[in-house]
Amino acid sequence: EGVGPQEYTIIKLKVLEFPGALAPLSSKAGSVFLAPATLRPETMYGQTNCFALPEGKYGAYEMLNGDVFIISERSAKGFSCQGYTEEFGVTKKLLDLTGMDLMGLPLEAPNAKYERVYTLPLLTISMGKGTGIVTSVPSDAPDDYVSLKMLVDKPEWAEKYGITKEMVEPFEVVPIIEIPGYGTTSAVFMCEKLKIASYNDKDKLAKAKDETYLKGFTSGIMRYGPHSGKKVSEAKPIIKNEMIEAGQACLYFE
Ligand code: A2H
Repeated sequence: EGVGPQEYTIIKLKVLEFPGALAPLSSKAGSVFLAPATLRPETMYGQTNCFALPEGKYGAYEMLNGDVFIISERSAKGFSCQGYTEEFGVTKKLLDLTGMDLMGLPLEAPNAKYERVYTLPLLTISMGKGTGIVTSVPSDAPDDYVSLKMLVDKPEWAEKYGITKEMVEPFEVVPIIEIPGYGTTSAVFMCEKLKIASYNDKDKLAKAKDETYLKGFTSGIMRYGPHSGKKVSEAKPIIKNEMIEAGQACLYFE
């Protein structure tokens, strides 16, 4: 990582239902989004779910254009300093939420193969980075792969968060990028190669993440979607801009 600020692409995952604590937002249906920050906008074809921290504190914040983003308070402040609100540094909070309120929430994720994905628990989310929401691409992100696999393998643990089999089992890894020597699901390849069993294998996960991230960018080739055949390095800015122009994403710096 260099010195200047980090650019994240914020992906707008549309909230499809408003149960429990979310009920007050139902009047804004269609404009309410879980808003994860990603470094890999070209991987959104491979989304299988979204992650939130069950213990995390989130809020629903209204932006100038009418979009309501469910994000951490810290990132809401950041958005308000980047032209997303009427007044610099001033957020418009509609509702306080916890990660627990978001568990099992159905979402429509842009570019995803699956029509509807679910919000699942991830205990390693840092509330001090991005928006505190992470979109999950298990084909290309080792963290996402082991975390989703753990929910499939330990249904009794998943149940503590209200997560049912139907929210995890149908969501198979989608091969979207080929990396020579790593196949078309590089995160699965690396997790198997390094024998990563849980998201507590921090050192091995960091190694898997560094390697797939670098290789994906330098030698990955898109194998899914309208940019299939292009290099990842070439497709990335194109896909990012397409999503921004379609109103499916926006930029955030920190
Ligand atoms: B990336 P950096 Cl396919 N806590 O998106 C933990 N992880 C977070 C986070 C948070 N608060 N906010 C974002 N992230 C994740 C896609 C992806 C990502 C792929 C491959 C690698 C990868 C799908 N998940 O990241 O420390 C998000 O996961 C590898 C580093 O700010 C985001 O991009 O540089 C990345 O970590 C941001 O990490």
